[in-house]
Amino acid sequence: MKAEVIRLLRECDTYLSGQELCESLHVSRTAVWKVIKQLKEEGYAIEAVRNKGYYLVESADVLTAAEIRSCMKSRWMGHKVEFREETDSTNTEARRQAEKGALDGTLVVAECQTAGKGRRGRHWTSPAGTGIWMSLVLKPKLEPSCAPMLTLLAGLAVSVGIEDYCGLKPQIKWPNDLTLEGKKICGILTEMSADMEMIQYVVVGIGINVNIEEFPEEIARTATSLYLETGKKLKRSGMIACIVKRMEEYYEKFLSMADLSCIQEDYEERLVNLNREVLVLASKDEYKGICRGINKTGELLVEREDKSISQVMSGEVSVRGVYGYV
Ligand code: BT5
Repeated sequence: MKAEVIRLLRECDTYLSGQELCESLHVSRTAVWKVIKQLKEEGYAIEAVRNKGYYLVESADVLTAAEIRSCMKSRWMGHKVEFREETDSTNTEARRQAEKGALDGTLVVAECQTAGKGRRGRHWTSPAGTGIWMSLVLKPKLEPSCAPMLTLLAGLAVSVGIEDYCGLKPQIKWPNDLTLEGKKICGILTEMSADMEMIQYVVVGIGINVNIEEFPEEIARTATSLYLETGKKLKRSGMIACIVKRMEEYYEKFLSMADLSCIQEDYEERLVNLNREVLVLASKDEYKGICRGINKTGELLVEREDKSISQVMSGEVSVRGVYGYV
């Protein structure tokens, strides 16, 4: 009900009377009054005027389950929201939820992560109040080998979702980063539980530096935030909703094909390395080449000096720009 009150107030550009709210939601005046009181305590600026009703002056960058739900535009994905003020890692929390039978499309969001993680045990900096730290539980009926494609799918969904929301167009650094001006604004971590034939669930974790003003020294040169690039603070709930909507769209297409052919072109259009020299750092091998895009299963196509094309699988390698991070 809280999410509905927020949604109704947001959609109304004038005062909304208590009576109208009661009728729309089939609840008592007292129930409405209690919710309005709670919302004010959470940081919403709501004006209450006798004989007129309630008016949402502006909603601060509040992040709660109700706020996120009130913004959701997807048909099914992200309808179940698990919000935590603080958790170790939303990926770990999503796995715990999945083990307990969470619904397909469950969204876990945290205001702060105490043990945010990147790939191969690396640390992900996740300060409170300024980023989007979220994970989706997905249950595709596909073979385990399909799971890495979801990282690419999510990369495109985040890039396009951010563009839908605020007009910025982050580029994708294959396989799991998003960049602005050559610096990282987002990282994606996909984890899976599967048996030999079938995925049981996949957790797609997305970390976005939204309103972060300063980074720790060790990543200050390679990391940036949407705020640092634009000078504007953005509301995270609306951005989450735009990303989930795109994720749902691409995911449904992906399920029908079981590959990335439906997004390949859009992906390549945003690929920061396209037609640029890259350095492939595999465990036993290291070579330079020109990035020529991706194939329909999400491998990176790298043209070598002898003009042969290597198909680089994510997971085995790091790909860098020859002169630095991209
Ligand atoms: C990633 O790993 O980029 C995946 C990050 C996924 C984070 C999300 S947040 C929600 C969910 N819950 C989690 O616990 N994780 C996911 P990787 O490619 O391994 O990059 C990690 C490296 O990025 C680190 O070693 C740092 O150098 C750098 N880094 C750490 N925090 C960063 C930040 N906030 N912004 C930019 N770079 C960062």
